[in-house]
Amino acid sequence: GGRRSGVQLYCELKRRTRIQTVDGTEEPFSSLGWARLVPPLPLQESQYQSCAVVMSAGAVLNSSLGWEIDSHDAVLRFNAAPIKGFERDVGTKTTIRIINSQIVARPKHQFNSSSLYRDGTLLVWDPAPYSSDLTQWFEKPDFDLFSPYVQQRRLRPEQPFYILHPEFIWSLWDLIQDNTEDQIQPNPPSSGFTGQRVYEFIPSVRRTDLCHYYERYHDDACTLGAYHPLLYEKLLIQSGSTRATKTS
Ligand code: NCC
Repeated sequence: GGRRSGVQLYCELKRRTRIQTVDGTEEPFSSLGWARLVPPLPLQESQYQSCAVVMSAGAVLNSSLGWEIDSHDAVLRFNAAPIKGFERDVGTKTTIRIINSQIVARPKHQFNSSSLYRDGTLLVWDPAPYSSDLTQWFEKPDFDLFSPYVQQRRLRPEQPFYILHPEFIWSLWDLIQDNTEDQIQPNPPSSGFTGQRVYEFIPSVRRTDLCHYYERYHDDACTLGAYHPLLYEKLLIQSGSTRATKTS
């Protein structure tokens, strides 16, 4: 694929990647009555003026970015990333939490009882195979997100909770692949590849091999990727932002 300028990249991102969630109108979900199970209002992407996307990266630790993060209309967080005890670095508000299917499926995360998942809108994704249809995915997800999803919708119908459509995930992957000469790994982009002001996605001067700001675990793969094409996600975002700054 050819290289694009920052502005071109931004336009392409907007055009090619309109957020899409499972809305219950397609099989197998329609037969299961999911049109009434999913939240009545679709997830709006352009509802907020400004958005802070807080990476779970170790580089967030001691950043003192909390106040700046909270000054945005919407704050996005990922997976099990906590706030308590880290307010100065990560802020206090959560508008949307993007979680992978391990969070809802694996008992260790205590999805049903943990207060982490009570605030704001929840958006869960699962790495469906690139070309599988929704029925195949439903029968064999990477981690079973479907039963806990149904359970949670019934238990807390007032909390907006959506499942990302696999087509959306793979449209992001296509975008990354189209913007590099390399063959990237055939796995979905990481949860963090989304949003506007992305804190510590491109590691700053605080770059560290500390995996998460909330755990004492060191591994460079957290920042540069192994399963996820994280390095390419970051190179794409970085080329977009530096070129955008130069041209504006
Ligand atoms: O680690 P994870 O990601 O929860 O991080 C959320 C997002 O922050 C960005 N990140 C994280 C660490 C770091 N040093 N630099 C970063 O830029 C990434 O964009 C990342 O997406 C995931 O993407 O869902 C992931 O989830 C974890 C894990 O499943 C959850 O934390 C739950 O425990 C995955 N790790 C494992 O499965 C072992 C990780 O690969 C991807």
